[in-house]
Amino acid sequence: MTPAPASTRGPTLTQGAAAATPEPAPGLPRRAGPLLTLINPNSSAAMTTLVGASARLVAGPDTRIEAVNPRMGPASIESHYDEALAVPGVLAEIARAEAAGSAGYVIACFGDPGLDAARELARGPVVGIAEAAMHTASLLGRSFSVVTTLGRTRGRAWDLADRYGVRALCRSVRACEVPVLELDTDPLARSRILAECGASVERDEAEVIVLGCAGMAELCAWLTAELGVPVIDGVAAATVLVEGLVRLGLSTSARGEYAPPPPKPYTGILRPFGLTEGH
Ligand code: 5HY
Repeated sequence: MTPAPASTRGPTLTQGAAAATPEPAPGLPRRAGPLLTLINPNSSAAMTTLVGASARLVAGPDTRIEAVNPRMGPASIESHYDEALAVPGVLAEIARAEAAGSAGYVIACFGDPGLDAARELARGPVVGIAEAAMHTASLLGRSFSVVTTLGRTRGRAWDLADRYGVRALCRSVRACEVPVLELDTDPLARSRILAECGASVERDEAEVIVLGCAGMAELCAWLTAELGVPVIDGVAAATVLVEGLVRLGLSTSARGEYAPPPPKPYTGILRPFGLTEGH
């Protein structure tokens, strides 16, 4: 089966789930390059701004970056419950950005929430920041450690290391025990993150550090200088990966697991997520 042409990749969301706004986010310069959409799955506008800034630092000069967060969902993602309920918002943003002509996506939360479902819906490539950071780490050393926020999210990081086939390289997953939304307000946050990164290198013998939260992106350069080992911000890593895939003209295979979902109605508050064949 030849891949379906972009405009009919698959069923579309029924009315209501995604406000089809043809214009990219306000203030975005009209340039010829690809439009990439970074979705911060929590509803923190401050983290969305931070994620956008981190991506624009590494994106190519003609690449347009829109950084968005859903209009529904958790203020931050620090549990399985948060993650599960962040997914509808992520998918609604994918649908909105598809209508706006986005060429590729970054899911900017370290749990990579909704990654598989997003790949079924989107025409262009979709990369999660945990996936990008872990694979990038595997290119830079024989081992890496993840430093995340709350200890309760460590299991999820190990699950993803398994899923992405890099568990054998992962020396440890440490937690600084600073909540996501206090990373930039807690005066002790930086020193606690540095301490966990240092222990990962000195005690766990990690050769590379993976930052376990999109909210740590702006600490990357400082930590690299302090630690003397590569420190990876998944937002930046995922941005250049998606941009590279778009430039290569590559996208998710529409054959098999990531084929468009079969169209069907949804009920209740999820009714707008029902899928129809064509409009
Ligand atoms: C993140 N939560 O990157 C994850 C980090 C975590 O709201 N953005 C969030 O602690 O899992």
